[in-house]
Amino acid sequence: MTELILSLDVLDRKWAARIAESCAPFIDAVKIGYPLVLSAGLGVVEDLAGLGLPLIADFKVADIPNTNRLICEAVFSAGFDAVIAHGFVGADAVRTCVEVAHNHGGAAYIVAEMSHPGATEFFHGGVAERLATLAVSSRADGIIAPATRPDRVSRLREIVGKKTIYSPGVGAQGGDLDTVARLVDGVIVGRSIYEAEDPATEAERFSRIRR
Ligand code: 3DU
Repeated sequence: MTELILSLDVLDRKWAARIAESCAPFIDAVKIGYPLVLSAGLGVVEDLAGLGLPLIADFKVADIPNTNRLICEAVFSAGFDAVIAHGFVGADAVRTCVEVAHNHGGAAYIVAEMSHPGATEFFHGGVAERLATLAVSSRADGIIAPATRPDRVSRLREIVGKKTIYSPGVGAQGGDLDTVARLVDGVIVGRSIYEAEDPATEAERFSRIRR
């Protein structure tokens, strides 16, 4: 069974809540990030909390340890269950995010390799492998790996073993749902669901990976 995670990159608080509510029966978690929080405020977390689904904060935290700590404390105090952080800032900064997450009974996921074409400019030449290794040694709960490059996901799986891999890039970015679902623990889908005429029907279609 592979989880289906809805990425809610919409700007309107009410629309976000409506989509999440209609899709809730077909998904395992909701991921939100800067677009929604900056335009609608942290109050969206309260709106979504009633769904009873884990809420993932995709803030790709990437700062010095002290600032990472402050960001992650704010994230978990707001009611999120997990945070996504960058690893390229180094072990001390990553460990801080993991510590804060675990102190709150939450989870921290580290971006190992991104899914867009430009990602290969820097996430290449073994960098993603090193970030995945860092995620393991920092006791992070898992990594983010690109659905657009299943071969890379397989390679990163060798490094992280049974740790969670969440994978964005399906649909709008060109990744194939069924191919990547076999390789990861959760697939993150945004536009293909929330831009559909009927997001709930689309979420149900994607939810075949949960069986
Ligand atoms: O392409 P979609 O609309 O399905 O959205 C994918 C989401 O996942 C979006 O929030 C994006 O910021 C996030 N994400 C990636 O797409 C790729 C990454 O490597 C990391 C996060």
